Amino acid sequence: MVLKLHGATIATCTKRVLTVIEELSIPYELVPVNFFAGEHKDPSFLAVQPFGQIPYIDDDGFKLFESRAICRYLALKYGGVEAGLVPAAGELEKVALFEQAASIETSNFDASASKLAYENLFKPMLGQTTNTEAVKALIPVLEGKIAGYEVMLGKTKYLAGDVVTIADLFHLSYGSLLAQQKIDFLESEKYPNVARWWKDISSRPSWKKVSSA
Ligand SMILES: N[C@@H](CCC(=O)N[C@@H](CS)C(=O)NCC(=O)O)C(=O)O
Repeated sequence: MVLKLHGATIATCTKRVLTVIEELSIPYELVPVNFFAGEHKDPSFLAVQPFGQIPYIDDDGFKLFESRAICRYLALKYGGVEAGLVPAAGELEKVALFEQAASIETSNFDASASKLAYENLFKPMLGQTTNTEAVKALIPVLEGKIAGYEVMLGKTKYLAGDVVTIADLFHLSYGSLLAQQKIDFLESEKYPNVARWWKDISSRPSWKKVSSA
């Protein structure tokens, strides 16, 4: 049975998974979840994803949620090791550096980038009011983290070494929303290594396809 992705193509975490699917040309079927109608809170959805969040996958009966866990699973199962997108389990130091990079994305990037997107983009879309004080506080936090990225990316081409991994690609969904908010840390001359890295990963054909869908 073909891999089923339950999600919405407009949603950031679904896009994260779709990027890996495109990178590895994995055959799949999208099972659309109508986010605006609240289908992700239906009992049948909650029976699989008890937090009521998209996406989840059903890979021939194996069900998994959490976009980054799904990306790791898909990469390990469908040729990501051979493509260099994830290290093989036995390569201890490479795995450790990959996990470091993945953790940086979650704790140092997503933590503020996703909140900024929520305040500046998603709340207005839902008819809610942006908390401008929260935005004001989040921007310097994010910039401080980007300064850390600049140091890391001055040493290696990508976050886990000189080969792109899915830990780099994890940044694409929320990173691409920063420009829409006129927050330019990923493209600024002030952070040349970050700008070089961002240009590289955001121009990959996988992301071009996912972001233009
Ligand atoms: N950590 C989860 C987050 C998933 C998530 O927050 N998805 C959003 C859409 S992008 C959602 O379903 N939000 C609804 C909610 O949290 O109630 C993942 O990476 O899959």
